Amino acid sequence: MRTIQGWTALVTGATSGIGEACALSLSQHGARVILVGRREERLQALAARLDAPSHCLILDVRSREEVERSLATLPPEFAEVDVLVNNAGLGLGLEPAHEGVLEDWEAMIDTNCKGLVYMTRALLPGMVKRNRGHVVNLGSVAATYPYPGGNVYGATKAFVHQFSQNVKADLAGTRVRVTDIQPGMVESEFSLVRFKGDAQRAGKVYEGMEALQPADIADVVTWCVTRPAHVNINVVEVMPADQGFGPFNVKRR
Ligand code: NDP
Ligand code: 8X3
Repeated sequence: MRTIQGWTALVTGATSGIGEACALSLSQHGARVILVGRREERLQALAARLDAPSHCLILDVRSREEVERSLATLPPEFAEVDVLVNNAGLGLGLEPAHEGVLEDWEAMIDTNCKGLVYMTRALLPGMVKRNRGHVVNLGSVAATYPYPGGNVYGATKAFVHQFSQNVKADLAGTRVRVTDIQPGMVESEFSLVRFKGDAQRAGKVYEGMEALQPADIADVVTWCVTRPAHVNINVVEVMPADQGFGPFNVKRR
């Protein structure tokens, strides 16, 4: 195991769920953590719970200008980012494609794809220059396995997978690593966001089964990051024991 004591990690979407758990785990392992999200109060509350020093950046990853401007304000002790966890993301709605809400589709593409690209492009040059770094992207099982209503969400996560693999191809020969983590069902605020605040509908998603918890994914992220420098974990797919694969959707008449 490689120590990350004294490293600097940046986690997007640290106000909730998987991002919050990653920030806690990386901090417990000794990394300074930059917490990124839109809800300032939550970021400040998390910062107060961390074991190692932290810095909050209140920003919307959909804004290239905000991303670039905020990263330029990082204090010197946080400016050299070793680990970027591109976690900020969302699914919106489960309508079939022919009834899909274009604003929701745009929000998913802007956050899950464009936001992740902005963060990566801004921080990668420093990693390559220092010949040290790790980009961990939160993909999803939805990148590989289609499900009804998953349409644009699944497509954004397929983008995350292909982008991760292609960036890895560009970085061959450097000590900058890229990992795509693909979780199945994780009990977080994900479904609350997907169903636009309908807590009853969101709660039903995890009813009667044992979903993954954000800490389970943070554990995997921390494991990937703490592998020896010559080891790159390309993709990790993780599901709850209670989740499986659906049959093909055959329409019979
Ligand atoms: P949560 O809804 O609990 O957390 C999402 C986080 O993303 C929040 O911290 C939110 O912060 C942040 N975020 C969303 N939009 C933006 C934005 N425009 N700018 C900055 N931050 C943003 O969901 P999860 O923790 O479950 O999701 C984290 C990632 O894991 C996502 O990429 C999701 O697609 C992926 N994932 C989740 C699974 C699940 O079943 N839960 C399974 C597979 C993958 P704020 O609103 O404060 O800005
Ligand atoms: C989120 C999990 O199964 O709803 O990526 O796509 S799922």
